[in-house]
Amino acid sequence: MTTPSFVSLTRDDSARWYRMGVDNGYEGRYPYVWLRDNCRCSQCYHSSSWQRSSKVGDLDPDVIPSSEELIDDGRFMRVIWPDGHRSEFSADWLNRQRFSESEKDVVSSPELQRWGGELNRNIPTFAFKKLLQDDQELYKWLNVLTTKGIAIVQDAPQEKGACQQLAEKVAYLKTTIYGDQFQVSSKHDASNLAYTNIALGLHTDLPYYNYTPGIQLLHCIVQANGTGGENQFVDGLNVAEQIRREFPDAYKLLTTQNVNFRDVGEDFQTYHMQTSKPIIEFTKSDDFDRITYNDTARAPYMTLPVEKVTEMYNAIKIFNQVMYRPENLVLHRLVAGEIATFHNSRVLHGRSAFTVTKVGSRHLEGGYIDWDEAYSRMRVLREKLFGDKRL
Ligand code: OGA
Ligand code: NM2
Ligand code: ZN
Ligand code: ZN
Repeated sequence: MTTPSFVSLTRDDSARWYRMGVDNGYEGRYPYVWLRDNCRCSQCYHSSSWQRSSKVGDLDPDVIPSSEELIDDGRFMRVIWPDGHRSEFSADWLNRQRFSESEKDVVSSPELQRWGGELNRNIPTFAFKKLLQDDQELYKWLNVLTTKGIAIVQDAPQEKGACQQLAEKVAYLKTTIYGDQFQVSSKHDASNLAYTNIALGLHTDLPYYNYTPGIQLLHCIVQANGTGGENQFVDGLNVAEQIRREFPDAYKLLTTQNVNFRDVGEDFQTYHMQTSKPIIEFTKSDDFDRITYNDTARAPYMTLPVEKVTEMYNAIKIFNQVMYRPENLVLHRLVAGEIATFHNSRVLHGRSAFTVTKVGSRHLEGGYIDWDEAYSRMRVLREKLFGDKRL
């Protein structure tokens, strides 16, 4: 691929923009003020930090350039401003800054793939060692977590520390009130229902956080030597779409009425966490945002008119009925060395009660990574693997 060059450059001072044609067929309009704001000279732009050092306070939104010329065989244009300041822009760079049609970020706004029971025995798998060694594989895994929201990592060492090793290929573990790596096993005076052998209904972790952890890693070090301890997974996006279609009234409540979540106690810290949000959230432009649900941490107090309580319970009940539809459920009993990895605000997970013949024989280690850093790693990997350019 050759670097793009300009084939035409005309000015329109009444609209205050240049119309520029590039030899790849693209024609775009570039407002004068935007060009001045994005001058790449060393006075206006600090190259080692990739950050703007000029300020809008010094910018004239109505600025009109004195003159312009194409240089370097049309690969660059130079603009001369009324105060004598000069800016140079490459056709290549301008070609990548397209107004209005600037596409969604390929990493954080992917085409989401909904799923249900067909993922039984079909959850995408990755090999632990390969993820640590092979960037292409690491990218694929993060991409699956972004689009499908679930993957099983296999053949990790059957000892503590695997979640941290994996997380550090991406970024680092998120520390929470339960620590950075937490041990899921049946404990005396458990600080959380997860630390017993009782069944856990389908849930998202840490619903009482406003900044809910993005990706969850659950590493099976020892599976129950008795019965149970099997995990369930459900695609919350799939559940939300079914409710939207079939129960519009419940959907309305579930997407608008805040539910209170809280967690009190003592673990890594002494804590009293509380927040409230709707169970189902889509953005203003109707993109999937997040699901928050966890019976164990639903607060007793409800911030809603008392007349609405029964209606709200009915909506939450519908959410549960749809979530537990057999065709939506994926079951998987982790074997030692497997790490369940999933989008914590999309994929709900649960586990069946378990028995062990000796105390503590089931042991999972868990940890979280946040999406901001995972997306960042994906962009960096794309630059390395696919030659994506920084803007
Ligand atoms: C948890 C959890 C699942 C399991 O600890 O939050 O969901 O299989 N554990 O124990
Ligand atoms: N643990 C495993 O959100 C929850 O309280 C679920 C979280 C204790 C970190 C369990
Ligand atoms: Zn400049
Ligand atoms: Zn959990």
